[in-house]
Amino acid sequence: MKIIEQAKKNTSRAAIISGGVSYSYKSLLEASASIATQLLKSKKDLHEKRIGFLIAPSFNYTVVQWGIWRAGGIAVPLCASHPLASMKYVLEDSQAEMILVDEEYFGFLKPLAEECGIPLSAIGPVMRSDGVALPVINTDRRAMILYTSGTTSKPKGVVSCHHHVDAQIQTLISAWEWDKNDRIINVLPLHHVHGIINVMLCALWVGACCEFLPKFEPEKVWARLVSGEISLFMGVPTMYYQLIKFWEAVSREEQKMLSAGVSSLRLMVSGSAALPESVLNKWESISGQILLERYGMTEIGMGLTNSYRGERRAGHVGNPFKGVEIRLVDQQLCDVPIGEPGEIIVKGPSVFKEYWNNPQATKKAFTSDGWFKTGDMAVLSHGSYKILGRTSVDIIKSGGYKISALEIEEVLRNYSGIKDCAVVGIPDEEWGEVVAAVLVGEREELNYDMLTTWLKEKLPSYKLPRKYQIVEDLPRNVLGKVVKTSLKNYFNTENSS
Ligand code: MLC
Ligand code: AMP
Repeated sequence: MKIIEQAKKNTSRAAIISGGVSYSYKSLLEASASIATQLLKSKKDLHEKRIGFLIAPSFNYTVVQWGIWRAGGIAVPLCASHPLASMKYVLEDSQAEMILVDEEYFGFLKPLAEECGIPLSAIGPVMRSDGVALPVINTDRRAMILYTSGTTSKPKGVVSCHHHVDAQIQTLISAWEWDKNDRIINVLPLHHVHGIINVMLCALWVGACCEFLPKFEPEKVWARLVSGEISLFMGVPTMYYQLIKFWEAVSREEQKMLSAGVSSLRLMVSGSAALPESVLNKWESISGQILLERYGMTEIGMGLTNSYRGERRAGHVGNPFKGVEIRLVDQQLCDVPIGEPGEIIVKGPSVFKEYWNNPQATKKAFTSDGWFKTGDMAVLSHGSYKILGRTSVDIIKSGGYKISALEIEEVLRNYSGIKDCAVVGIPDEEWGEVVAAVLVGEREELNYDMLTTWLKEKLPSYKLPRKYQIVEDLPRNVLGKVVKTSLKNYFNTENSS
């Protein structure tokens, strides 16, 4: 495995800082070998068994991910802020055969593990392995499954092999000139590519240091950004928005100190959702940093990037990463003329293998000659790509998280008092979009607080509707299909809840 070979070149360097402790590449290699040995027991190879794991962003997260890989398993990360129902879906859909957790989550996950009949183990203090031989892992073996929402009501498991992960990492390192002297803080969730690949694995590939903060908190992030120790930062636009709000709320003296401190970072990247020009401009005026915006997707890794050394054009996402082929096509999959909008389709070594256990969805996602259809619309203007939106109104992006309107509708329809519903994304300065639901039902029977409490057991908090409207009927076209575009207007009024 290439990431392991890379780590072996840097054994004495600091790999990870978490909980105030610095861990070397040597400890990372030893601890992950120990986890691999524990997973293997007497077996020689896990042969792509799916291993679910719920580990907070920390040294142990990387240790477990690498341990699963070194034992020949497929890593399936779970997210602690998800309700049990969401974790159950991931464990069942991926057919996980074992779950590894931090000790603190053992009691929490035990009833679910028992219900699903999956063995659960807590990782204790990680021991050194006694030189047990680990299997050789070819790069065409499956490495991880990340769950992503799409145009179906249930999230799909995106399967990447080791060579996809390696390709995703290497192209980012080359484009953004990662170096072993870099140090980055990771405040992104570790069940999506942005946090896993762009931040954690890129750092560990080059021998740099990845410092985990338990969660994104503007005050703590600012403190690290101005420490003089950090060279890189990557986040979603909402994070920059919240960092700006924090800066605006402090005294003039403190603002000067923050601005001076952050100006020395060598690169700050924004992605996972459209970066509003207002945020880009405000951030530049605060920090002197021109955010580098790039475009990516769980299925393809990163596709397009503004230039590290050249121009970074506002509202644009630049050009393809090395090795990535991009085309813009019409509905017949013919290339559109330059300057015309088209759907982005992608080919290249970083594009995923398949949706887990879902050959139909995989087939539908690719053209007959192997181009992945992203569902994102773009235009090439002045030599740089500009993202225009999505082909489906059923996909919402909030805080960088991708959300399926259909998934939320399916859950809402099970609530007593809701006869029908439709969910849309409403533009929002801070979150990009927020989830809004139009409900058909009796106003007196629907209590939003009770509904929210009920929903929280079924959906992660970022998928909860933030705005509601109650109507007598949903607007439908002649074919009986709900006209979602017109629903967005329902929320222009002051009377939405
Ligand atoms: C949290 N809240 C949200 C929300 N997230 N509301 C709307 N949309 C969201 N996405 C609400 C909570 O319910 C809560 O409300 C309040 O905000 C604070 O919650 P929190 O959990 O403390 O929020 P916070 O930690 O501040 O979360 C904000 C965030 C988070 C920006 C840190 O959204 C985040 O980590 N986003 C990154 C997602 C990501 O990694 N995407 C990459 C996907 S990969 P209340 O009412 O309860 O107080 C990809 C490919 C690519 O897209 O190109 O990278
Ligand atoms: P996900 O499925 O969570 O990986 O989200 C991928 C989606 O995020 C893409 O299909 C785009 O819709 C969106 N996205 C990522 N980066 C950008 C960007 N810079 N601008 C606009 N949309 C983006």
